[in-house]
Amino acid sequence: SPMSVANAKHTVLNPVIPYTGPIPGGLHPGEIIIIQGTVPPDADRFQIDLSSGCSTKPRSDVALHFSPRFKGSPCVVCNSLLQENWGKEETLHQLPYKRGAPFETIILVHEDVFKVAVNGTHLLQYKHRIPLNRVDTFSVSGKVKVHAVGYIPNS
Ligand code: 9QG
Repeated sequence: SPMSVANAKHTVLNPVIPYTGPIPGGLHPGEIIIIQGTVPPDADRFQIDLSSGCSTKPRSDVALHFSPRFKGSPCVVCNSLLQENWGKEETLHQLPYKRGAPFETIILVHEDVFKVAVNGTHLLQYKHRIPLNRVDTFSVSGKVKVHAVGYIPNS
């Protein structure tokens, strides 16, 4: 069924980038995060991170690092950061984002994976490397403008 920021229980509007904030109530299967934004014309990359806390020193674990890259061969790199170490990258050599264009990204939380859709089409899934119950922080950074972030609860 169609989901939009209008369905969101919590919405963050026009956050200053880089943005880090709490995920209201944490993350549970069935929940959805919607990110609406625009890619600047000069973008090289940006990233959406779902993390365990917001510490910068030491750096918090990142359960999902989702990084669209526009330079060289376009791709989306996903990874996790554990105890300040990046794991094995999962790279999709496909990029549904366009420089200068608006987008809507939806992260669907499942028990075993995150599923990411862009502009209404499924893009990738990423198997959890960090338990969902540790994920409580949302960040966006890099070359991107964000108009709205919406959190849609599961019930
Ligand atoms: O480059 O790749 C993901 O595997 C690294 C990047 C790093 C991540 C990582 O330098 O950059 O994308 O949070 C970070 O440190 C980001 C911005 C092998």
